[in-house]
Amino acid sequence: KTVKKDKNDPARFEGEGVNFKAKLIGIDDVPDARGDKMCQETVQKLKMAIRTAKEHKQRIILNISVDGMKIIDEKTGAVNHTHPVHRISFISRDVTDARAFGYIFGPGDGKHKFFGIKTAQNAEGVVLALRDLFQYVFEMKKKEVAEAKK
Ligand code: I3P
Repeated sequence: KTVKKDKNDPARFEGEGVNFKAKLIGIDDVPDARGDKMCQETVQKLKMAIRTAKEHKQRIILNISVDGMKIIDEKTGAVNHTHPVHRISFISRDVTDARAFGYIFGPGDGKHKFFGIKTAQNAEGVVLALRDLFQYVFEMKKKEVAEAKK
């Protein structure tokens, strides 16, 4: 009997987490931790840069788990980036492209980096999974605090 992963069960973020097929549009420094307009401009700039260079976007696996977001090279399996949930400050849909989104990562040194992602399917699936993950991590933290007060 096979155990089917419930796509709404928060437990799906434990262990291996959830994978999405995607491509990396690009990475760029941004001045702020959040902002829709800034993200929109940055993703357009990155798309333009890759088009101008006539390069293929890197094929990646986006792994979403309680450890956060991992960007894994599809070919080699190498984990290129690990971004813990508490260091992701903003998620932005690309209003001009249903298959693109971006997020802002803060390494903790006051700087901010934008990661532009093109998903194989509609980007909404990833964005909703991230929202669920943030909620789940938040609930876990609340429980921890409550336990510590007992
Ligand atoms: C490709 C086409 C694909 C795109 C791919 C392009 O151009 O635009 O839709 O993949 O990007 O090369 P062409 O039609 O000229 O072959 P995505 O939709 O996933 O962006 P890539 O080369 O960066 O993979």
